Amino acid sequence: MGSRGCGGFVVVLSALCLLLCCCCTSSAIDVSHDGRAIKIDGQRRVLLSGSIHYPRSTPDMWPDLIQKSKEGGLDTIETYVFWNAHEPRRREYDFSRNLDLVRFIKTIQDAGLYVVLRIGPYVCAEWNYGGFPVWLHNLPGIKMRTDNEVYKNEMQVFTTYIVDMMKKEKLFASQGGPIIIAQIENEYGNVMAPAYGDAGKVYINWCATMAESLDIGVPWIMCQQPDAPQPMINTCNGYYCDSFTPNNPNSPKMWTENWTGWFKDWGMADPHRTAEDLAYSVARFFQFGGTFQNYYMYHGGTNFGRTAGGPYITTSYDYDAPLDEYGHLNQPKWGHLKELHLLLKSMEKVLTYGDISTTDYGNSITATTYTANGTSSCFISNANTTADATVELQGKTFTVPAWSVSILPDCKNDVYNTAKINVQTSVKVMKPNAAEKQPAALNWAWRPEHVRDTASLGQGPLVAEQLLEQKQVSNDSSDYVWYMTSIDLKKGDPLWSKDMTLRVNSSAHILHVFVNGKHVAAQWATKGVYKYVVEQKVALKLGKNQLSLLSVTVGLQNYGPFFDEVTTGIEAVQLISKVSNNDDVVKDLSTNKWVYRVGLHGEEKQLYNVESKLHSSRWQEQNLPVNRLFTWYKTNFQAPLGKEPVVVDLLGLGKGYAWVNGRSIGRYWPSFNAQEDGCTETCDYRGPYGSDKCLTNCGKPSQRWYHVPRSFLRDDMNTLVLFEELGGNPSFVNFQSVAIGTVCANTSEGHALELSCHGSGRTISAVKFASFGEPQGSCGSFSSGTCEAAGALSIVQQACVGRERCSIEVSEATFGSTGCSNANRLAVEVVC
Ligand SMILES: *[C@@H]1O[C@H](CO)[C@@H](O)[C@H](O)[C@H]1NC(C)=O
Ligand SMILES: *[C@@H]1O[C@H](CO)[C@@H](O)[C@H](O)[C@H]1NC(C)=O
Ligand SMILES: *[C@@H]1O[C@H](CO)[C@@H](O)[C@H](O)[C@H]1NC(C)=O
Ligand SMILES: *[C@@H]1O[C@H](CO)[C@@H](O)[C@H](O)[C@H]1NC(C)=O
Ligand SMILES: *[C@@H]1O[C@H](CO)[C@@H](O)[C@H](O)[C@H]1NC(C)=O
Ligand SMILES: CC(=O)N[C@H]1CO[C@H](CO)[C@@H](O)[C@@H]1O
Repeated sequence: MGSRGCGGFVVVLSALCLLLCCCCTSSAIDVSHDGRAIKIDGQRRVLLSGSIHYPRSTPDMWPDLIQKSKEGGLDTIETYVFWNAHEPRRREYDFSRNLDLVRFIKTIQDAGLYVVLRIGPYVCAEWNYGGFPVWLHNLPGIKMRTDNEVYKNEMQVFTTYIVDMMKKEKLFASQGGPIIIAQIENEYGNVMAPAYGDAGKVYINWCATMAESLDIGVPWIMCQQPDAPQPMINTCNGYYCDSFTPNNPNSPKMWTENWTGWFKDWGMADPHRTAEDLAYSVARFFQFGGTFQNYYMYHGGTNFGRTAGGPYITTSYDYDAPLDEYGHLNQPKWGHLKELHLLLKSMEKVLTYGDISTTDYGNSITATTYTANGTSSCFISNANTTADATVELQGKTFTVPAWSVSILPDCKNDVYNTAKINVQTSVKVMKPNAAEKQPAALNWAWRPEHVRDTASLGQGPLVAEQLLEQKQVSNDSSDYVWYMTSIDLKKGDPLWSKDMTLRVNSSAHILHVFVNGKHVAAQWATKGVYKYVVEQKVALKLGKNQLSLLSVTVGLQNYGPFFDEVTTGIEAVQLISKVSNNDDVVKDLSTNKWVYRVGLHGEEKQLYNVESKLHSSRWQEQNLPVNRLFTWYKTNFQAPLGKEPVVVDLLGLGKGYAWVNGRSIGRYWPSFNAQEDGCTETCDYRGPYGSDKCLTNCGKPSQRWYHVPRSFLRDDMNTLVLFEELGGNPSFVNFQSVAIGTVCANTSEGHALELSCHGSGRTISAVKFASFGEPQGSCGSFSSGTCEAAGALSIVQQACVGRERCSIEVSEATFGSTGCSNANRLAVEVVC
């Protein structure tokens, strides 16, 4: 913090400045722990943390995301460190743009929050190859995540590199920086036994010793590692962690990943975890002695470029997190949790120092009292999935709905119940591009991907008399690898017939088959089954035939025991000829001479980057093809006006990649629809959550809109380039901004309701509905009940219209008497 004050001394007093900085910045923060909590400067703390992965947004977005996290009541940001992004080639490092880890951490520091740095360097995270660089896989003699010298050496080199970088910038708390905790390895305990055996145990001990030797001055954690060696703290990941106990009495109960929702695959509907259930899980965790809790994710963001893991993780990594993919508040989740956070923080001392006593009422109902210095705070939880409970506590009676927790900071007043939402719900709308001069339709240019050298001629730089695994050939420098061979058929060859079938054993996520330059088949794996056999009738001719197979990956495996060894590519190729009715002649081509080429021509020529010298001019504007495979499309567009986040609607396209001004916004696959079944109109928050509960968007494209960060856009003209692999129609492509449209709330008497357009720069323009009494219906279709106070609409109009945010005390004092017999509620719907 103090270092900022030193700017004025520049040059002349720079030596003095350095000296001063040393004294003023290094107000080291002491981070320790006991069995109860993480202690900062000797004080036990309740820590509320949220995951934000810096490469999944842009440096422009970071301050706002972090500010919204802070406003949401967090005091810590957790991130992984992404090895394959930082070291794409061995010993060549990249910390530019959204990989600027130091800048990210300093942005968090500037906001006054702490950091949990999960170095891994294996991270899982639905990130390509779990964060491992593919060159690592290709090092001779390597075995990953086990007691292997080659691997351990690389892991140590990278971990040390990151630790040294943090130390140099004085970012550890022990140096006065914000990093209070670091993590080594990641969820290894989930996969260790039996797969890795004794070597796994040796490895995890080595990880602990290696991490300790780096002397960072703050605690290390190992998540999901029940046998974590001391002084590593083992921590819990999951939807619920209230019954978790660490493996050492000196380790506090810490929850490093609480899944706020779930990620999405191509072909999957949108998962949602309700605010009620998420708040329930957090409240229960603190009720039962937890003191550190992290949301995975607080902001999920976007898998730009080829960073999506897999196979088949979508480009959007929204996660139904409290901050949505674009950085808007996901309401009511964000606000409902904020109220919980403020309450837990207000109880920090008693939660971390108080005596705990628990009463079991049966029927899954439990009350916990924390007492210190003669004052108490209470939790009453009802884990019954169907029956509401009436509980007597310290002489008062409380009603606790099924699957909820009530918090009574003084054990007398029920001020928060996880199932009762009093904050606003925001409905997002996509607004058409209102930029001036925007033509009704975009003008497209196109050119084919050049496949003659590969599909027709079979040319490539690498030759082998065998089928090679794709990662070995490509180092994952592209999703695309060509496998090419030729077949010479002479008259009289026993194989020669009019009825020939090509059989390919494939572990390509997508496989394209070309015979003599002609595309004859495309097939892709179904989710979860990445090995399959393609049988395709082929018409071969006498003489030389060219067989070219294009193997495509859609995100490399990121999870599971030995996930790194899962193969991709072409595994076996045979030609089967029906010579007579019963006799098949089979020729195995697997040991033919195979020629390899990595990547597309257009990738090499950087067709996506109009400013590149390599960018060719051979684009045509006539005869725009539709549903043509392997086609590049290009258009210019004006950015939507304003500051709101921008998306591009790619409905109509097949599958491929999109770039804006030369920067990749990720893979697209809008033709891949989500499953038809399993979605629900309404979602019951009660009962344990799972990723297949509360799905929406069935039967529609699993991802139609793609985030274009504002910082990728220029004020004047911008270029969108698409590489279309499966065939599609770009005519419907359009840009939109994502805005908060309707805001609703349904708040019970005794609460202050805050309505806000969430920094969209717009104000509340109209009040569509307001009723204080016993309103009915839901957002978008509210109606008045049989009793209500008169004039609620005009009171809300006066308080809110023309304002960015407004606050209303929900009471009869504000609205007048209702004459209702039940507790009054205020329902409002406003437009931003
Ligand atoms: C893959 O990476 C390794 C290590 O950087 C390098 O030695 C090798 O040549 C690369 N292979 C290919 C095919 O690029
Ligand atoms: C109890 O009171 C003492 C003395 O006022 C204070 O130092 C301590 O922080 C209090 N503890 C709690 C848990 O409030
Ligand atoms: C939930 O409550 C119902 C009704 O009281 C009871 O029958 C059931 O056993 C309870 N379930 C649990 C898990 O406590
Ligand atoms: C190809 O896959 C089939 C079906 O799984 C299997 O029976 C066959 O052995 C495989 N062929 C080769 C050459 O690997
Ligand atoms: C308002 O919320 C309460 C509790 O969350 C619910 O029971 C009620 O049905 C809601 N009413 C309206 C009009 O949305
Ligand atoms: C055990 C388990 O399923 N862990 C997952 C927790 O969630 C994170 C993020 O979604 C995944 O990376 C882990 O694999």
